[in-house]
Amino acid sequence: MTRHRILQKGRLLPQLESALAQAYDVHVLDPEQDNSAWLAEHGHEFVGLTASARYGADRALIDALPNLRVISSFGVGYEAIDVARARERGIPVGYTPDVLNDCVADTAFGLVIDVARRFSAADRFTRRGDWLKGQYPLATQVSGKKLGILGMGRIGRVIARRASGFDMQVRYHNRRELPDSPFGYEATLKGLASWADFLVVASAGGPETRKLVDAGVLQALGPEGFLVNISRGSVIDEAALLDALQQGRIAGAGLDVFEKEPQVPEAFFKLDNVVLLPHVASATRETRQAMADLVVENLRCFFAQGSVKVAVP
Ligand code: 8YV
Repeated sequence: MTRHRILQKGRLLPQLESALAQAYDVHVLDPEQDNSAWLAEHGHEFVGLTASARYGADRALIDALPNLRVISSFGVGYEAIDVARARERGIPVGYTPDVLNDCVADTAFGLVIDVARRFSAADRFTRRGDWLKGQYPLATQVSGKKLGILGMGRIGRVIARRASGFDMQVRYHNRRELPDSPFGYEATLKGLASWADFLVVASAGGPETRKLVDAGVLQALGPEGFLVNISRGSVIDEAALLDALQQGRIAGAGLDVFEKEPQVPEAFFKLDNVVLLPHVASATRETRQAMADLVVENLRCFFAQGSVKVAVP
């Protein structure tokens, strides 16, 4: 039996690449290159496409694959995939939600604690030998404080659960109030920001949430308030955030994501009130393996029974 031909956009975990190569006839596409001429010649060969939250799949790529039947993406965010175009063509899009909730929520809390208690900055202080010269300045308590969550989705709910271990009050803002949530709803993001000691961004990316956290929201968060982002850099007005951090208009920020990854504006490097992570919220062996397994399982289910295991809504 001939094996299904799959186009793999960008490199994936080695064990995922091996699993795919075992089951399918895979060609790896380098996303940094112009592949249009190659695709014009070979695009018709592929029935499957693996994408990722990082590399996505735009309309041009989907249309360059006239026989495409399924997309399987590594990641929960799918704003870089033209899902509408896939839907028009009747192509299901599999993705990997839920399996990363715990690690992403852990990271959100790691950043909350780090930025408030200034652990990363204190580590730099110790390494510089500054402890020999005097005590490290006092930081801010986390337990018992108010945690505002922008985006009470799958990940937001797990972050809220973590907060109970720290005796924190939780409120949230979403486009709509959730009928079944035990947490208080703030009708506006500004309202949530002015209530919260910590504002954690856990919403999806894409055009609908672009720059939701703007200068006004940061102003509402105020000089004692901390911002944490484990969602997408696009949700925050990065220039306004930089300005607020430089001027002390908010107390600090913990950021795992940025507007133009992997580029982080150098001005952030000079600030001690910001913790900067290289988009690692889901990056543990356990979680990345679970995501990889789901990428394979989505394809397996599709070719066995015509639908992926977990499809984007
Ligand atoms: C991805 C992410 O693993 O799932 C997402 O949406 O942002 C990360 O967990 C990473 O971007 C790889 O594509």
